[in-house]
Amino acid sequence: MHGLLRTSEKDKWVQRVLMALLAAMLMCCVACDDGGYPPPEDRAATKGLAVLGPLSGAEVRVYLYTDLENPIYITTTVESADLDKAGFFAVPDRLIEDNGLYLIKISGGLDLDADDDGIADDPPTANLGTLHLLATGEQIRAGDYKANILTDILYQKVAYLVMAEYPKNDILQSIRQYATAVLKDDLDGNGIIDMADAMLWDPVTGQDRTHLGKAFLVECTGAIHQDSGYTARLTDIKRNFMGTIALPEKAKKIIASGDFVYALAEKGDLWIIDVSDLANPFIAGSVDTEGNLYTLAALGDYLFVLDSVDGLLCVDVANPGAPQIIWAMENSTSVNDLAISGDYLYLADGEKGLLIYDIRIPANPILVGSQKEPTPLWHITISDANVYCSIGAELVIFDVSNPIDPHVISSLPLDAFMDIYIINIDGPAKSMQGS
Ligand SMILES: [Ca+2]
Ligand SMILES: [Ca+2]
Repeated sequence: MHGLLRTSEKDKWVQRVLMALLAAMLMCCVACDDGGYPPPEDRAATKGLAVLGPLSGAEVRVYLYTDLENPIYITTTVESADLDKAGFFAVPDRLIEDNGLYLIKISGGLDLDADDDGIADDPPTANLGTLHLLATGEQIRAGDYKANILTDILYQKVAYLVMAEYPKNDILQSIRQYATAVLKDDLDGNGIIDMADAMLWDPVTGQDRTHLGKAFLVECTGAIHQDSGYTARLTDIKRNFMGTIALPEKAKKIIASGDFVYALAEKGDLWIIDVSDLANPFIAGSVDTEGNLYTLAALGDYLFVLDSVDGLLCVDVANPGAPQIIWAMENSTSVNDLAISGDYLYLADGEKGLLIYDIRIPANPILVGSQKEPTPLWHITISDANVYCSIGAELVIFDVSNPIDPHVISSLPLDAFMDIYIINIDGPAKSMQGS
């Protein structure tokens, strides 16, 4: 009797342990992603497709680009022999932030259409390598994207920046520069060619939309299948310039300020070029003066320019289509050069020496300091609290740490037969000469 009771208690205990184990296994099944699509625990997920050809049953690992050791999500692409079903995977939306940058690595599986003819191969090709996609959260969340041979090529071109932990924006800019060398078209029609367009590219139907030949892409795809590495084959893919613009005539000087580049023509015209969209710069306006412009400096929406007839002018270019001359300095045609630093404008005036203006109110510059000797000053530049001017074959260094009282620190004779000098500004006497 006593023994029976003990046996019955033991059975109950075993039963309880088994139930607990079963519950734990069920919990585990719910918590672990089974590779289904979308993941059963999170229907709010963004759809992607791993496609060399469609990769059936490949492992998908998602990483934040700053931590390539620890995936934030692991899943498997849909396993199927059907070209329209295989290769899909989903990443839960809650894991992806719009302004994040993510690396998706897709390894293994079977490529159902290795020759990209849209017809399932018999037999399929085992994929031994890894396909990559490096995209922003925003691009991933846009959904219906593909990790394909173009996203892999773009990733391979910038992988060194990712490894070296470059800032996200540098990586994205580099991707854009390569994207225009890879893709002919802006596939999503948003005005720029970047990874988002590569993510829409289809290896079967998109052949005429890439600059890379079919044979080349088949070679790269084969290298992934074999896990043999192919980056050496990508050396011909060079960064493309983001945008170019033809100017009406040759420019002798250009400066950049904010979203604009100002180009000074050989003949003295000035063009205001809007570069806010780097891929599509355009001439937004021009500045018309009495004479010819010969140099300029920018301060926010204001340009200080030197004109052969009117001398020193301040031009308000806040509205680049209609720039306004808001100030003209009297008797200033002897000013040879100018420089702006902080709140001050520095003039190399041939006859009057160094002049320093407070330009906090650009329409009303106020002369705060000057140094009459030596003259005539020709070129001027500024670094920290020092102004450097050339006077014929001589370099003069001014201390302008107190703009009210600029004074000469030293001067250095220059040999007219030398092309370039490397000057030690901490001790000009010790300078080297080179040519
Ligand atoms: Ca095929
Ligand atoms: Ca685009």
